[in-house]
Amino acid sequence: MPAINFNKIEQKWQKAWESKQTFKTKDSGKKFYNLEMFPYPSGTGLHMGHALNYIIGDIQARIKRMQGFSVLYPMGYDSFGLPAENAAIKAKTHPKKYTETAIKNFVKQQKSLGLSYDWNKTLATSRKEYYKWNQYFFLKFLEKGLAYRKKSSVNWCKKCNTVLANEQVHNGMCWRHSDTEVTIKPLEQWFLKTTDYADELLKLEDLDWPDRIKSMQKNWIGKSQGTEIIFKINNESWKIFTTRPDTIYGVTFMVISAQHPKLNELITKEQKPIVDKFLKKIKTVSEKQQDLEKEGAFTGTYAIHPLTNEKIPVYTGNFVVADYGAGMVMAVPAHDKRDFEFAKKYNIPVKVVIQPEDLKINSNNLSKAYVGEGKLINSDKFNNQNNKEAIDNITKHLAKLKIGIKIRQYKLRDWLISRQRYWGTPIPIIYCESCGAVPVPEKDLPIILPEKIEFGKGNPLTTNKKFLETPCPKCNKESRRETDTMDTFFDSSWYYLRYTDSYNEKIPFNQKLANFWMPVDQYIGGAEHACMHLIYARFFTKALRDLKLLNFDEPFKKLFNQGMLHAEDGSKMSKSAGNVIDPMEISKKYSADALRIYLISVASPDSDFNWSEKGMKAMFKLTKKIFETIKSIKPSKSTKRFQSKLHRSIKEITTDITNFKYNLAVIKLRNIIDILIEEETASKQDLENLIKLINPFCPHLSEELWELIGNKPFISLESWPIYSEKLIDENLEKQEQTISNTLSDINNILSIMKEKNKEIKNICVYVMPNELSIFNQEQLSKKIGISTKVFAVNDKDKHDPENKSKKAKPGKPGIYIE
Ligand code: ANZ
Ligand code: ZN
Ligand code: ZN
Repeated sequence: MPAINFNKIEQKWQKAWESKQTFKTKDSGKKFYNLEMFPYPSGTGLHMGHALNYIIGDIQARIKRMQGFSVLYPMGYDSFGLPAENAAIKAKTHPKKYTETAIKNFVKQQKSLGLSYDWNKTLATSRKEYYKWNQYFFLKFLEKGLAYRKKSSVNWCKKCNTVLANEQVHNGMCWRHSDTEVTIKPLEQWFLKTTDYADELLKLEDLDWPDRIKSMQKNWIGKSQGTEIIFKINNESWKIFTTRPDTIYGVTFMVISAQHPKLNELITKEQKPIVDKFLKKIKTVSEKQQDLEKEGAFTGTYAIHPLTNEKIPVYTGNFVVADYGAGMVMAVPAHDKRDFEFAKKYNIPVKVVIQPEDLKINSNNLSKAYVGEGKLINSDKFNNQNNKEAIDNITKHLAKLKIGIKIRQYKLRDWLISRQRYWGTPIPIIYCESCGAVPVPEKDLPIILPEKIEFGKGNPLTTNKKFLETPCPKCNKESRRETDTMDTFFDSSWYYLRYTDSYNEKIPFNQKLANFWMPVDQYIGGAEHACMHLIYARFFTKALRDLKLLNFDEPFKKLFNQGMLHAEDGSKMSKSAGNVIDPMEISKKYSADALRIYLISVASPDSDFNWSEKGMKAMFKLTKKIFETIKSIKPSKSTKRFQSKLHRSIKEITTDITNFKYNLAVIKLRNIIDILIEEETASKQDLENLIKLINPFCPHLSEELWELIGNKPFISLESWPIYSEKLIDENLEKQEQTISNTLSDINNILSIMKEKNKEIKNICVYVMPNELSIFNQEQLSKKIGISTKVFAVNDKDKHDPENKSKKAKPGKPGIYIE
């Protein structure tokens, strides 16, 4: 048989799908919105992780389409952002040119994998047709009070040359530059009020998402019940937040954050040099870091304890964050680990106020903070209360005195969206000397990112006169444009809405269309987006709902996280390690269909796996076998056995695909092909159904086979087969199982004997009399490769020197080998 030219077949069908618009979206019917996280189009093209992501999604899109759903399956590009800007500077081209070239290449490569996107829907966030609506939403948020500008201490990465959102700081380091410490800079920046939605963002129960992702979001939002207490300092009221008001009598000092906006008011003249020295030394505060070495300095000022009126020294310290709680804490060294460390370092007294049941502790014998439960001591009228009860009682007492109130706090902070970089959406604000920060009128949108720019130091917009200088929309006075651009997570927070109406020039999306298609029924992507992207997108949906643009609460009903693909030796694929496998090379060499089926058959698609060239070759062989087997069959009649297996396969493969157990589906496909090879015959309808089962995995090959058996294209638009329970012959299947178990028993014994170098002449199998008919002596011999005799256990003339026939049970024959 001549070699099959898979590449030619693939190109043929890719062209046909494109020219016939096979996968064009229909905005009616029973909808299914299938979406993969859109990529950042890097100049190096698709990597294997992308390929895996899209193939997983494409299989879902294809089965849903064949099951009669109207499928929305779009693709787009997250094309703004630092990497493009840096890469372009390095390659001495313009980011726009760099990006558009990269997108073209991505599209070409994605098409070559046979992905069934509706290419009419494509968008790129760096195009003005898209980012215009970023600006529009920003103005809407501003109107609603959901966007605001504030001076605050922000995280700065000197390599990125821009500020970072809190979420982009990981253990004090930049998320892109794990070797670069983030530093603190006081800057005026734009924020979105994500915290307004903290409670709603915590409602995760109804989402069909992996539990792991839900709990990461929950921790990120970090809700805490506690008490806000007022301490008097210099006759002014200062708030603190505590989850442990029961320890209030144990307070021996206060600590104010080094970034607290009002820290200066507390520093006395005498202490200023010491505090300044400390402030210079600390650079980063991003998250509440437990393991940080505690450091600080005495401010020279004292607070008054609200219940005892004692004088309490106020320190500033590096372990208190400015934008959590009140940015100041009451420190209880006896019962808080951080406070204990700090107190020991600076020789501050420790006062025990909670006594455990079993051992007696006091300030002298305490070697570490006691954080457990117990009875209150040294706490005035609250003595002897259980500390859990005291939390409530002391809060009530403080509330009565109007110096305390029960409140909730969140770790989640407002989203810092300003970036001091060029390649992003310009923030539509104009600064006027008389009018202040003035929003650009909606009719003037989009504010276009200028193309003629000069890269040098920092953000080129700040030196671009044509962009900068503009009259004030209110008073017409010569003013200055905002030069900050938006965090690119802004772009990716609503792209799924734009797909429902990609080319609308008048509005970001038609509400009817968005409400028809949304929420996304199946979202597919990597677990690395558990917090940022997925929280921002949920926030956006809720904010747009409250702007009356949408009528639902959650953007992504179901989420699937694919596993990580590693190199052959289990290490990470990376350019520097030189172990990157290029999906384009592989698909050229082995065909796209073979790559598709390989990537999803190694393991369950949600678990990690290693690339294997051997496995890839095996899947290439399988695709050839599928093609050649089906091609060689002249449609006539199916055997009962094939029919039964086929219908079981339809039943099980349908469930496997729906549950993303693609690897199990492939095992079943392989099995049914083997049976077809043995049976050598099938009816046209059964063959058609078999080819349909193959279609989601190997779409090109199945289109070709569909045509070869005399059908009109496209199988991709045919309906998914429905199994008939009646045709599944349980008895037959049980018999098959018996035979295959017996075969594997025999093979096991044989391999043991081979190891011992024993020569084998004969094999005897003893079966129940009613099973005799299902064991075909000739076929068995052929399969084992050694002459095999089958006897009924009650056969008087059987050859059975070791009485093995006694061991036979129904479904489990006795075996004798000599
Ligand atoms: C007194 C106290 C005594 C505390 C004690 C704990 C144990 P979560 O659960 O994370 O909300 N805290 C408050 N604001 C802070 C800030 N801006 N930076 C760092 N720490 C801050 O933690 C709440 C506890 O963290 C609060 O309760 C406070 O210390 C500290 F035996 O107050 B606690
Ligand atoms: Zn950085
Ligand atoms: Zn003005």
